[in-house]
Amino acid sequence: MSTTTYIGLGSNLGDSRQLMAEAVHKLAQLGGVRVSRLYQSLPMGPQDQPSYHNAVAQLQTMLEPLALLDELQRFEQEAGRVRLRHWGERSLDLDLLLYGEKNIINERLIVPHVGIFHRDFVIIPLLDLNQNLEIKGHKLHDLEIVQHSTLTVLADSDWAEI
Ligand code: A4P
Ligand code: MG
Repeated sequence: MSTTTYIGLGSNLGDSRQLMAEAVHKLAQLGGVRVSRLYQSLPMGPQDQPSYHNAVAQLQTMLEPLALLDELQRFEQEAGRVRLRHWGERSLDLDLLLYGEKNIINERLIVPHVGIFHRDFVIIPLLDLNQNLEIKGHKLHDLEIVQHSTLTVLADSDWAEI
C-alpha cells in the first residue's frame, strides 16, 4: 500500500528553478508526483541571504519514512548542498513535511515537520495541492498565516514539466 506524502522544496543558491525541477523528476522515480505552484519568498532566518524559491510536491510512495529521507538527502547532495549555517543559504533543501497521517519522532526525523504552521512558504503550496488538508486537527485553510502571506507566485504548477 502506498502512502501520500508531502515534500517541501526550497532553494536560494544557484539556478533554483532548475535544481528544484530536477529534484521533482527524481521524486517521480519514487512514485506518482504532483507539484504546487512555484513561489518566491523572503528569507526566514538570516536576512543577509537571497530570497528563496519554494514549492511543495505530493508524492505517492511505497517507501518507508527513513528510506524516503535517505533518498531526499541523496538528492540534496547531488544538487551540491553544502551545510553553511543554520537556516542559511542552500542550493536545495528537501523536507519531509507529512507522511500520511503518521506522527514520527526519532533522532533523524520529526513528522509533521517542525515549524510547518509558521511557514507560509509551506502552507500556501500545500493548499495548492489539497484545499482540505488538516494537520493535527487544524484545517490549513483556516490558519491566519494564509491571510498574511507575503509569497509571490513565480510560475503555475506546470513549472517542473512532469
Ligand atoms: N530532520 C528531522 N525531521 C526532518 C524532516 N521532517 N525532513 C533532520 C527532513 N529532515 C528532517 O536538516 C537537519 C536535519 O533535520 C537532517 O539531518 C534530518 O535528519 P537540514 O536540512 O540538513 O538542516 P537545515 O535545513 O539547515 O535546518 P532546518 O532546521 O531543517 O532548517 P529548515 O527548517 O529546513 O529551514 N526561508 C525561506 N523563505 N524558505 C525556505 O525554504 N528554509 C530554511 C531552512 C531557512 N529559511 C528559509 C527556508
Ligand atoms: Mg531541511
